[in-house]
Amino acid sequence: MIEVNFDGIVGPTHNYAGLSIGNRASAANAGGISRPRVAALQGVGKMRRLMTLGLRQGVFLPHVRPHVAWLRELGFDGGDSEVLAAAWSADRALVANAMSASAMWTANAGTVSPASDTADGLCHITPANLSTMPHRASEAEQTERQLRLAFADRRFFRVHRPVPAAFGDEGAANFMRLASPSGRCAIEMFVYGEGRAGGFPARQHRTASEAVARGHGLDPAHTPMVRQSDAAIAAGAFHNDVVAVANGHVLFAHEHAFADPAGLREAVHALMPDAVIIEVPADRVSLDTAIRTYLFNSQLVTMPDGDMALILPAEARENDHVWTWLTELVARETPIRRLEVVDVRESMRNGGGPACLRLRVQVDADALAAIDPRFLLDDVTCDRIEAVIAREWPESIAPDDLGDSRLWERCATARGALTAALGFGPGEI
Ligand code: SUG
Repeated sequence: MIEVNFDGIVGPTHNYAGLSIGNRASAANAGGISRPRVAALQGVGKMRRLMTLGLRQGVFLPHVRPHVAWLRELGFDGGDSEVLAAAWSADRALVANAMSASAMWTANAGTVSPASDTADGLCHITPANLSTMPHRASEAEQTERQLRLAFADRRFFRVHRPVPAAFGDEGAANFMRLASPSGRCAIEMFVYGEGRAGGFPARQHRTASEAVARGHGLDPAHTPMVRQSDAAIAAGAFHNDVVAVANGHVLFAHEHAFADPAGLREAVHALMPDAVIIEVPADRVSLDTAIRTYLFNSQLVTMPDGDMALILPAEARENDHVWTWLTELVARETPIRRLEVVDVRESMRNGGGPACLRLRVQVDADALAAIDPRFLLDDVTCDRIEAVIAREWPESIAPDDLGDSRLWERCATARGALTAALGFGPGEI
């Protein structure tokens, strides 16, 4: 199987509106000045880095922003700029929601079960409803449209409707897949939370995870539902991928990531005796440090030579506790042999690390060939994307700019230039 990482291109409206309760970085940087151009170039830089490691890379496009259609649903009327101006004078927070670039975090685009895990032998994809946060809930419709375009070939793919909004689903950010080295055994773990913890909502509901697993035709015996610890949610792990990541037969997690870590270890080893569980103890890296540095929001990937690498945010490199622990880890006999540091600071300032920025899709060669090639990257496409970003993306956005009609127009034009450069027709995406 070939893994393709589909990263979201950071949109021209990237800004710090502090919209995500329970996400410490988003709250801490609320009201700050963002740098959309730098943010988007950092994102493409990460994609290029993965490609130089010999990994396959894809992209999803920024969503239509400002999201005027969403404001219309809220009762604002008239031409686009009238709608936006009326919303800005009625409730600035609504315009901030309509300007959010949060679709960049494609780990929240949906949940993907590879063909080898499903009853009908198709790769199943369920777009996430993201219903807990207003600025994210409006993403599902455009995400679904992109998924249906990219994975349109029904010989290989089945794209579902999102789970009903009553049951919060945040996609692959709360999903981990283990596969035995032989490839014969796989475990798809769905991680959910309950109610609120520390005043923060658990965004992934168990009912939603169960619905996705059912829809994908997964074997319940290999699909554990794992409860996230309240301590993790209260400390700011609004998604499981802030405290745990899995790849191949390796699960890399913080000691306090799960409500019942011993139970999880037992369940995993019963199904997959050769699974490797690497747990970082709290007395080496506290939960707080793990969440501040996004140690676990690294991408854990298998390189072409079979070794695994952690693609870490620069913030993890800068913390002595984290870096010392990691240096010891790669000196040990585990499959994780390499540490690669990337700079995605602009995304990090809104709570999105390397792993948040990508959706993994595992396919065989025939299914890979069936993916709409406009969503797949090579160096030439990267050059083209960078040129559009450098030319069209705003250099900075301050909170008051969100109400400026020149910014609305500029962002719409910028997105149009990007979609055209990637070969999408007007209104196609
Ligand atoms: O949903 N931040 C995102 C970060 C998502 C990270 N994704 C994963 N962990 N997979 C969120 O909280 C902040 C937007 C703002 O405040 O303007 C935001 O939406």
